[in-house]
Amino acid sequence: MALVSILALLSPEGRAADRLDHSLRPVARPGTAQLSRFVPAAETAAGIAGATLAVLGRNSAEPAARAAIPRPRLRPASAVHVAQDAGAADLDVTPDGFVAWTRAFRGRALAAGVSGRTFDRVFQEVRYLPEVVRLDGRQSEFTKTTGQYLESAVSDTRVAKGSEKAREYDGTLSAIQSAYGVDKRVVAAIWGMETNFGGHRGNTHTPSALATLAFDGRRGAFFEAQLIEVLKILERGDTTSENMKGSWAGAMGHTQFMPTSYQSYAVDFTGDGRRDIWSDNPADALASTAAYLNRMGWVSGMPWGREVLLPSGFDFGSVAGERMPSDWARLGVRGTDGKAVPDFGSARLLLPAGAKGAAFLVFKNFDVIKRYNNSDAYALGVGHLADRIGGAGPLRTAWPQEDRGLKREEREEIQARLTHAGYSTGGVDGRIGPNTVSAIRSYQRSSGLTPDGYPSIALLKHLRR
Ligand SMILES: [Ca+2]
Repeated sequence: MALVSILALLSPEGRAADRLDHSLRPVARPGTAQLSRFVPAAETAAGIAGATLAVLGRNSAEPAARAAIPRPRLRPASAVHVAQDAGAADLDVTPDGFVAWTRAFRGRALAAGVSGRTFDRVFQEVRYLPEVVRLDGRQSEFTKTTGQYLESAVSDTRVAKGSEKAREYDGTLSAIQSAYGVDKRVVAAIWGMETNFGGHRGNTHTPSALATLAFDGRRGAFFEAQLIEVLKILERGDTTSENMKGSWAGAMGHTQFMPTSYQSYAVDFTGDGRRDIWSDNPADALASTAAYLNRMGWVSGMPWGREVLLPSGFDFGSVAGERMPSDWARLGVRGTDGKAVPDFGSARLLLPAGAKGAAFLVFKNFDVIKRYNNSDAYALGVGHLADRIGGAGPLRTAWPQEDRGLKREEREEIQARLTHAGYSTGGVDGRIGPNTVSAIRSYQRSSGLTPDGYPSIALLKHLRR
């Protein structure tokens, strides 16, 4: 599918460039080395993408790809519109070709097993939504550090609301935890991160959003596949077209499933025969999230990770790879209580802001959370929010205040200057992958800086000297 070629260009932080994003909403998160300004998940294609820096992932990461693909022109006062009762606004914006696309797509949908009756019934209500195209093309310029991201994603307000919701739904969440073995606080935290506990599920008619994006063409095959699943969901009767609302990018319900993920992983927890993730009752959606994490390999009883403290004089040359926490303790890496972190399993050291900010040992379950949204910052947000909902306090270590997220040009400048200085970053693409991190480390080492591999504004200034 078209998505694959785009995703192949985008490297999640620390991952090989050719690795595809297999997370729950892949299109939403092309896995960027950055994460942009925080936007509630239901309002972004991505939910939240990113890691150390920030952006609406694919939008900022693929300007070249975007520019190369002609966008359909919007023709004012076009006489063509698909819906018989479309209003004047629709007439003004529905582009030429949408009707023809609908006709052609009908054939493909029927060939995929959708009944003509369902197709025609749903497409009576489908509208071309110019707002979706506008949001899809939005470029993100502002960047956030992981610290800034966590400040909004795990605000005191959200923690308070999460605690209240966890109490209100404790019976349901406990039953879900028993059924799927997934920590109920993590499930509640994903609910909070995705839709602010159901408060921002999105109000866009999903079939219309997906039809618009499929017609729009940039990832047409991907969105057509999503739309076909939507038609099958409606044919099966899990919900009605009228109730099928979600984000402008097609993510649905309390925990923002894309239709194909829904078809593979959603469950009926209430027992009424419908997997209703759109209902005001979040039970099916929360259970579906737990079922998804379970299928992705969640290890029951293992935490996502723990904040740790590094000893003074810590050897940042030793940060790569996984070790048991007791082995990390031998290097001086200890929990915030000063004790060795228990050996829940092997863990890697995560330094979202380099040597100066908070440090974490993260376990396999951290990567399972990333299967929901392929971003270290997102997984940290979920993990930390889960801990806070469970009564834990704020992080012990403050984030460096002088730090700020880097713009794409600045990341490229770092790569160009490193390369010029003889430290190959494997290309200048604005994405901070393992090669760039390694080049930064070498440069830092030979310049007498702390070799934490972190691309900061301070590093850029040093390179400019
Ligand atoms: Ca149900």
